[in-house]
Formats: sequence, C-alpha cells, structure tokens
Amino acid sequence: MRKPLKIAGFEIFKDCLTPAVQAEMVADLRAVAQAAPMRHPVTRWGKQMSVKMTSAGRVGWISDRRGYRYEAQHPDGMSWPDIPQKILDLWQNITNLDREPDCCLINYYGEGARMGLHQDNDEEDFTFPVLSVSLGDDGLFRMGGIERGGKTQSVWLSSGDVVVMGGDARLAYHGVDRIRFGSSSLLPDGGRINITLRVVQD
Ligand SMILES: O=C(O)CCC(=O)C(=O)O
Ligand SMILES: [Mn+2]
Repeated sequence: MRKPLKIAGFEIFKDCLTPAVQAEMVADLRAVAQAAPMRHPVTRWGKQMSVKMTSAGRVGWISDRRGYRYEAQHPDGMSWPDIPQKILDLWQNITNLDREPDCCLINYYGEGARMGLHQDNDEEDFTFPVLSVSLGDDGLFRMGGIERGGKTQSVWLSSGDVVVMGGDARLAYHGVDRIRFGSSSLLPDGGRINITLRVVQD
C-alpha cells in the first residue's frame, strides 16, 4: 500500500483498487441491492435525500421521520445481506483490525446528487475508523474539522480511491458537493457509489 495523502487528518489512498477489483465490488454491491433495495431516505424533517442508500452487515443505517439510527432490518423487513468478502478483506488490509465492521453503508449518487456536510456520529465507539471506498464517477469530497462552520478543504475522489476517517478525523465534518456525472465508465448508467465501513457497537 502506498503512503496516503493526509488532508485535515483524513487519509486518502488514491488508486487503491484495480479496475478488475472495482468491477467485482460493483457486482457484489448489485447483489446486495437486489436483496435489500436502495431507497432515498428522508430526514427527520421529511426532506428526501438526493442519494439512494442501502446497507450490508449486522446493522444498516436508516434515516426517516424518527431520525438517524442503525437498525437490524431493512425498512421492508428483511435482514441486511452479509458484507461481501472482498470488502471485508479491504477493511482488514487497510485497518489491520481483527474486528470486522458491523455496517457497510452503500450510497448511490445519480446525476445532481450530493451529501451535505455532516459528522458520522451515530456509532457507539469512535475509536474505530470509518473506511470509505469510491466507485464510478468522480466526487468532490469536502473535509472540515470537528466544529461545524470551520475551514474546509476539498479533493476529487475517483473510482478506486479509499479514505480512512480515523483519529482526529473520525468526528470531522465531511460531505460531497457534487459529482462529475459520466466521468467514469465503471457503472454503465453512470453515477457514483460510495461505501463506508463502520464499527457501530463495541
Ligand atoms: O460519498 C462519500 O464519499 C461520503 C459518504 C458519507 O460521508 C457517508 O455515507 O456518511
Ligand atoms: Mn459520512
């Protein structure tokens, strides 16, 4: 593994995955989405998110009128599919942790989708990093500090890039301002997939 770029505590591993591995991950994620369909979550205030989501793992991340949380079941009632083995292997290679993640949150950004600045703070233990993998179109990733409203820096994430949000960056604000729709040919219909691997409960 090459040395990562470090920006505001975020570790960015460019070109971490070969095109063949990216394609295999996409196939695995399609199978997950077939078993646990993607949907546009709504916020507590009833606003529909532009990103579509589903999860794999012991628990999945949910947002609805009751707020944000992890749940053991998809909103349609089924258990979440297992996290694909290649994704678990990547987690192990990058983090060196014996502990597997509880949740693999899968986001799909279609044309015009974005994700506002937020912290990942619905987990119980922040000593474990969150690992993020980008597949498909480029996304403009914005990184800040642990206070809302602080200075931010941005980087374009491309297909196969991996970001580790650990240590000081574990609770740092981050978001995706926009994607370059059609910039990658990995997904035949365009768009960007991002997965985040999270330990939810210690
Ligand atoms: O799409 C990304 O790169 C970030 C996704 C994210 O922050 C999240 O799912 O919490
Ligand atoms: Mn996040």
